[in-house]
Amino acid sequence: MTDCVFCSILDDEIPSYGVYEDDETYAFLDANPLARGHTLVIPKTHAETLGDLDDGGKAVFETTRRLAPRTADAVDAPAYNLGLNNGEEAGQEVPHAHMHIVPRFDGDGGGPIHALQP
Ligand code: D5M
Repeated sequence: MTDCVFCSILDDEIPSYGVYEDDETYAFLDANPLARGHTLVIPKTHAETLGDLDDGGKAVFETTRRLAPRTADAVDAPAYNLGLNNGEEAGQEVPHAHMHIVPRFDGDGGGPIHALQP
């Protein structure tokens, strides 16, 4: 087993709740959600940060662009945040690049993504 938790998910060694997949990316529900429907989009190639990816994150951004509004619709959220912690000093905990899609709801307190608590 790899020591990267997201590579283990891609290898089906750790379970995940997948919501989207194509040749380059996979999207699944966050195990520690900030909101209902909180989804992560990852590249299928292991890379710690966007700068380590051959395409600079283009595939992750393209999947996010298409998936984010559908994710919000799926949970009846009127809005959503996108977040990407790129590097340890930026708060990245899992060292495999990933985009957060966080649906936002009326009455969830409003404000920026970093004000939300799991
Ligand atoms: O966010 C890392 C995110 O990864 C955090 O929101 C929890 C999530 N996570 C960690 N392990 C799992 C598994 N096994 N399934 C689903 N989600 C997971 P960061 O931006 O690195 O701080």
